[in-house]
Amino acid sequence: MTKKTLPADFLWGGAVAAHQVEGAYDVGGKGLSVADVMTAAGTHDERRITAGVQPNEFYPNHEAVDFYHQYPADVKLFAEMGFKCFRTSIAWSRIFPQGDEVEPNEAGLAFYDRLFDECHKYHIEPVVTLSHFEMPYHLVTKYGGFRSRQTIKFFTRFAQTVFERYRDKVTYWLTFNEINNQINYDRAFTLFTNSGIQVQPGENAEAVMYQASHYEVVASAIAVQIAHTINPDFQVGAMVAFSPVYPATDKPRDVFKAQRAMQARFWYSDVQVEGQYPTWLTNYFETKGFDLDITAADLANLRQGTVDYLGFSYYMSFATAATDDEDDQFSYNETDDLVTNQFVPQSAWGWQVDPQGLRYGLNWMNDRYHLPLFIVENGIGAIDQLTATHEVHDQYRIDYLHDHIDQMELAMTEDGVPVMGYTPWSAIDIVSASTGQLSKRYGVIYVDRNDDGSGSLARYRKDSFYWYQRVIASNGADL
Ligand code: BGP
Repeated sequence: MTKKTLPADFLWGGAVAAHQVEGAYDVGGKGLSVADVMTAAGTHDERRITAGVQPNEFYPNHEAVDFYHQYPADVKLFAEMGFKCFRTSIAWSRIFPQGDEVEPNEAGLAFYDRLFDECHKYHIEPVVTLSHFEMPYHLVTKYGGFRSRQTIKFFTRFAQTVFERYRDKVTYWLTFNEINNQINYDRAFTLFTNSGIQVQPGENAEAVMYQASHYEVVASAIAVQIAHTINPDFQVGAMVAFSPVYPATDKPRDVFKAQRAMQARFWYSDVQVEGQYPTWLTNYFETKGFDLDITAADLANLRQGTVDYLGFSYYMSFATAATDDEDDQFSYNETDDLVTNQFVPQSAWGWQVDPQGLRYGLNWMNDRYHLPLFIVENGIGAIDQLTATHEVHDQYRIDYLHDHIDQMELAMTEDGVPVMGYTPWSAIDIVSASTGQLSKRYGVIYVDRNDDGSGSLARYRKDSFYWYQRVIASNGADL
């Protein structure tokens, strides 16, 4: 059966994030962000969070791939591929270097004016994330990040400033990138990048995470309301990491545990789409004795600040199995009892490659939320080889993207799922968030930059560049 064609206005593009692509970490008045104080990881350990920028340490985000200066040539390459949109983020610490100022940094605002103007030169729509793991570091050291209710005000001031500044240049917004990662509350990296939190000895990390998460969903809801008063045409989305959790067997306890794992991952999108907490979660707070600071005004904001669409990243799927422990029926933590799914292959970083999981997820979210969906990240990290003639034969990336786009198209044309666009990760090689490495490459454009910061920063088109160019030109028909 030949697939029906995609809508003519389907938003084909590519994605990056400011802290992973821009570099220029201290240029134009920018303040330190949480990304700027993390070192690169070794192959088998997490990135280290340092107390500020330490001498003689290597910080991969400080220079990244110098998009801050090279963006005109890069946007031209995106246009050569035929991009209809380009997803990036606004580095919060370019606009409010400390985070708690009242007046914004004009040089930071002017940079994004120039970037969005460059995109519009080629009729490329910006898709802009407000907070993509980039909180000003001063908000961490002075207020504890989203431990503090005050950070809601700092975030909404930042949101209002950029909504007003770019009201005629940006239509598509996302509030917090992968806000649900922090269910993985025992990973210091996740809490630090999502919420600027550092758990102290003796603290209950789970309670701290849920409190910060509450302040973030409230901040998101207030930002949505502000956005719609500034420009009723704004489309503001939530953004979650979508990794479905399958039951390891058909044992009822496994099936129920997988269901609760999905609920625990996606209560964030439940709240941002439906405007209220699910009862199982508020009961859980009570059972665990979490005495969270949730006010009636917060709940009113959640009700009034629901999103217009749901953006999400898709890389992999998980499987989970209940242990024999009677109390262990629920999985509230990303790493709880996950098991390897023997029916899907893994990437070199152990990410389970499951294209059909994307079609499953699109149907799951459509059935649950009945909102337009936007795939704002999808891709495979790999060690690419640059040949002597500056080619990269990344057939593995073409295969990955092919299989996932194929499943997306089936969800759209066979299952009727409304998908707004597809911006694979990443438009160009950038710094890997979890590893801080440049050698974990996702781009369809190669950047000559190595993990030790060496390299010419020259850009080269990979085989996947030309393949994706044909996919876009045919609106997804020539896969
Ligand atoms: C997602 C982040 C992206 C990007 C991507 C790839 O979690 O939203 O910023 O980093 O993962 O993962 P990584 O870079 O860790 O390989």
